[in-house]
Amino acid sequence: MSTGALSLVDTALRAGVEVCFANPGTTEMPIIVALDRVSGMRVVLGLFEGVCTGAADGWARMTGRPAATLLHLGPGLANGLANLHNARRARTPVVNWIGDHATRHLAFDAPLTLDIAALTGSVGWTRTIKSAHEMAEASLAAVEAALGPPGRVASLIIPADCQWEPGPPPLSASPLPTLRETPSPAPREAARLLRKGRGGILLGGNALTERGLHAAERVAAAANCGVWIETFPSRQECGSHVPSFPVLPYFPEQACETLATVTNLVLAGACDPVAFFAYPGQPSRMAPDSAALHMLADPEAGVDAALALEALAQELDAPTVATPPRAKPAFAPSGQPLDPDSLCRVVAAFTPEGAIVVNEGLTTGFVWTTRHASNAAPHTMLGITGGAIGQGLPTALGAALACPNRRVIAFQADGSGLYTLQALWSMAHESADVTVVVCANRRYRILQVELARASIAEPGPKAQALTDLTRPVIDWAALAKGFGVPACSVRTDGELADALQRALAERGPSLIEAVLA
Ligand SMILES: Cc1ncc(C[n+]2csc(CCOP(=O)(O)OP(=O)(O)O)c2C)c(N)n1
Repeated sequence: MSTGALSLVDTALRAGVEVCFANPGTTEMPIIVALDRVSGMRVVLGLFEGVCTGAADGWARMTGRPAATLLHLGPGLANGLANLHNARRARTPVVNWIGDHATRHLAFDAPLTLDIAALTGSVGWTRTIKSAHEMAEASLAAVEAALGPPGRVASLIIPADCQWEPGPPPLSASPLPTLRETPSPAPREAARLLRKGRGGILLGGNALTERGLHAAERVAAAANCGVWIETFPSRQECGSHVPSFPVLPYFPEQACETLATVTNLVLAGACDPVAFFAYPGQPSRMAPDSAALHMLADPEAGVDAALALEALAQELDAPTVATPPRAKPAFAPSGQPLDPDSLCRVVAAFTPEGAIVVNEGLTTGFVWTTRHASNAAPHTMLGITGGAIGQGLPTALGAALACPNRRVIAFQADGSGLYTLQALWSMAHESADVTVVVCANRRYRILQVELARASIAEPGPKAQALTDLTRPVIDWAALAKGFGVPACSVRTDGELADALQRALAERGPSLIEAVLA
């Protein structure tokens, strides 16, 4: 018999949803049965919902198409919410299937009852299913909502009875990811402003594709303007094959200084830059109040920024620019204890061409993006756009399953990695080609920097205790092995180089704890 659950799953599959990252419970049983009955949809178990949602984000960032998550009522969703927040900020298409109590059961306020729509509403599009008859149409509507443009998180709240009752035949439609064209006056107006001089361009979204970066280089050459990359891009082409532009700094005083002389700021796939946090006496906006802002390609409207930059280059009559090839950095081990710079240097030397680098390296990750990524072999970088830590390992899992022919390097800060550590088990279970490099500084270093910035010269014992990860020291190699991932721990650049080369030569996941001095 065809059930509502079957209509849901079959319609989603026909609409291009090929994988479901799941952590189900009793209210999702008919969907599990349907997943077994429909061939073609991969099912991946995540041992914590944040793994499922982060993996769905990683999958979609690499394919442009949504993955589904299967989550257990409000509490299951709540566990996955931080990485849905990250997906929302990255404008990633994600489809959530969230089971709920059968309609008649809700009135009894059974223990797991929670206002699911209140949670899903905070991260995007939501629809609560009222009857099994809706299941095919709602399933397609969710995929379409997720695709946008722009990409978004789309959640279906699905009472158990709507899953188990007879459902309609599946719908066959395959909506495609698309972007909109920028309104035609936008490139002309941008060219007019940039011709005035003291201009700048901030790149984000798909301006960070190979095509967008080359167009930006032409624009910069023609208009003699500054070009910066937004601080935490969701996806960026990096390496010696693309022009390298500086990243807009994270700390507001540095970002303000960077943009201080800009009088015309053109936004290409990026929003008006604001500080991550407010600080006493610091502005919230990073561009000077006197600067004119011009939206060339609005990411909130899903506008194609690469195409808009090409149109701008044409407006400016920009010459083609040949990006001079940068030599791959040679590596000679010093035998010295690792620091963030030498760690990044080793990773840059051995990153294989076509790799996907998932950057949740935080303070070490800043060193990677500002100094080393552009020297590495051509690769795609995925960043922590939403700032909610615990994204790196799940996103690496999703990216690896989406791109089985590409090696994933998870550049992972140790504190952040512990939020969704269970992703290691899914990597082992799925034989995902992920090499995790843990930047083990054994502290919440960014918070220690923030304490120093707050003029606390000598942090007190409580402030210290809240940022220190050494009592006890966390044994990353043992944790990884416990999840079935081969692992080792290294302390010098030479040891890291050897371990990295060994790991990259093997199929399947591995983890290297790089202990920072
Ligand atoms: C979900 C979530 N919880 C807490 C924070 C606050 N926070 C930001 S960075 C950080 C710790 C970072 O430490 P680590 O990952 O080890 O990186 P490091 O700063 O040492 O490079 C914390 C707790 C956050 N951003 N997101």
